[in-house]
Order: sequence, then structure tokens, then C-alpha cells
Amino acid sequence: MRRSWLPAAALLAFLGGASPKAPAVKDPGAECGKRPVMNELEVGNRIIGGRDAQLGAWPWQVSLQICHPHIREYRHVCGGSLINNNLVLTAAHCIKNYRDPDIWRAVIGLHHLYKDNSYTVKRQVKAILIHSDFQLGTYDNDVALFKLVTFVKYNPYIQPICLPETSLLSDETPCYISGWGKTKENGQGEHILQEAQVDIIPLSICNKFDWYGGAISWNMICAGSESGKVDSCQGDSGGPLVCYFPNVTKYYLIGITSAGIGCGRPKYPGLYVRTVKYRSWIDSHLLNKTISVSIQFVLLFLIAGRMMLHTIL
Ligand code: 4AZ
Repeated sequence: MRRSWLPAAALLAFLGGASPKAPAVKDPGAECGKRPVMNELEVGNRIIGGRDAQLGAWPWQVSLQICHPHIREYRHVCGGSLINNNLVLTAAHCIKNYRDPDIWRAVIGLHHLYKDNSYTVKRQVKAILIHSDFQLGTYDNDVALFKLVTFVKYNPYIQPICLPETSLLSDETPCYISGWGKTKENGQGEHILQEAQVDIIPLSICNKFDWYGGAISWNMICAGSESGKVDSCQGDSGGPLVCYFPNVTKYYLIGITSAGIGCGRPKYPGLYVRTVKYRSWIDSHLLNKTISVSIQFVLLFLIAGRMMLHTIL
């Protein structure tokens, strides 16, 4: 009688081992859009140009890196934003010809690009999901998701960002960009994570004939400054444009760094994917995860139930 339980136990252990290492439950402290190591009362100070971010200032910031076969080293390619404990939202154009998830890794909790700290977490990539309507020519629908092989445990330096459900912006909302990208159009990337406060520029201005001349759709946001002194650049792509909402004391991912004509040019601000427009696309992939986990559990209980019945009869 006791021996007959062994196959069921073995099956349970097998299925348990096949599932992700950490449970798919919310970590304690997994509330989105919070910066545990920062004092939010300081938010709202004007920043001219970029500056070094403080360690833990943008805990959802991810560095997406490719392993180059010749040098056998990972190199930063794009930014990303952690939206839950195994999904990173980024720009589709970052993937270009590198569609194989095996050559990528996601590094989270990073400050200096090439110096880990004790909170840094590195994860291999299980799958890359690119928006099916992404247009390389126009950068329309420049959205992609990286699914990580194993779950990430949150800590004060690793936190998920909130996704907006409705358009929340007002003129007073302070918004920020962050990344390890170039600090000049023809310059080089930075090793320390850079941050800058940006103005959200209305499309009525951004689409003026001597600006982008009508090329910018409602799927995009223009942000930076009219003078061009604050901007994102190559290497920042895929990274976050976040805004702080004092009424809920949380940051929301308003945009994904996508494109622009040059960097820091007057009247050509940075272009960001308007995240709220892709909420259902993102949710459909979150839903896939929930459904597959549920199916796994239903199957598990069916098999275990059958085995128990078999044992009893
Ligand atoms: C890029 O090449 C890129 N100035 C990112 C942002 C901007 C321009 C180019 C915006 O990834």
C-alpha cells in the first residue's frame, strides 16, 4: 500500500522540478513602481541634461545583452523594463537579426554596466515575443517582450514598473528616462546608468512642419526638451520613460525608448512607444502565462487523482 504512492510522489516531484524555480506568486514587496532606496520627496528637481543615477534609483531598469561568439563576452545592446518577475518589456528593433533567445541575457539591479553589485541578477532568456505588426521602416509598434528562463526575486534594487491602463499625464507630471546609451550623437555609451528629466512634448508641437512634420502617430510620445538638451540616444532604446504620480506615490511606464532623428537635436525630440496603447498586447502575454500555469495544475490534479483512484480500487 505505501509503495503504491511512490509513482504519484515521483510524478509530483518531476512536475515540480519542471516548473520555474521560484513560485509564480507575488513576492512580498512586489508592489509596482516603487523605489525603496529613494526619497520621493526629492522628486521634481529639474535636471538639465543627463547625470549619473544613484544606485537603486530605477530598480526596473534592465540591460539586455548579447554574447558575441568571437569575444565570448556579453555586450549591452538595449535597455528594458521589468514588468513582473519574469517579463522584460523592450523595443522590437533591438532584436533585429538576433532572434535566438539563447544569445541574450537580461541583467537587472545594475548600476555600473561592467561591475556587478551584490544585488545584480542575470537571467538567460526563454523566449522573445515581437509585436506582429512591428515595421522596421517606420518603427511602428516597436514593442517586444523577453521572457526570462527563471523568475527574479525582488529586492530594494530590483522592482517591477507599473503599466498604465489609461492616459494619466498632466503638464505637471514629472517624467524621466534612464539608460547606458550614448551621451552624444557621435559619442560613446556610459558605464554608469544615466538619468534625465524630460518634458512630454504634445504631438501638436512635435508634428509641426519644421519638427517631425506629421510623421508621429498616437502610438508614439515625443519627449525631451525643445532645445534638444535632454534626450535619449543609441543604447537607450528599449529602456523606460517613466512618470511619477504623487497621488498614488508610484512610477508608471509611460513610454519605451524607440527612435528619433539623431540625438539632442533641437526640434527632433526622442520618440517613445506610448505604452498604454499596447496594454492589451502585453496583457495577452501575461494571460498566456496564467493559462499555461493553470493548465499545468489541472493536469497535475487529474493525473494525481487518477493514480489515487487506481491505488484505492
Ligand atoms: C537609437 O538609435 C536611438 N534621440 C534611440 C533614441 C533616439 C535616437 C536613436 C532619440 O536607438
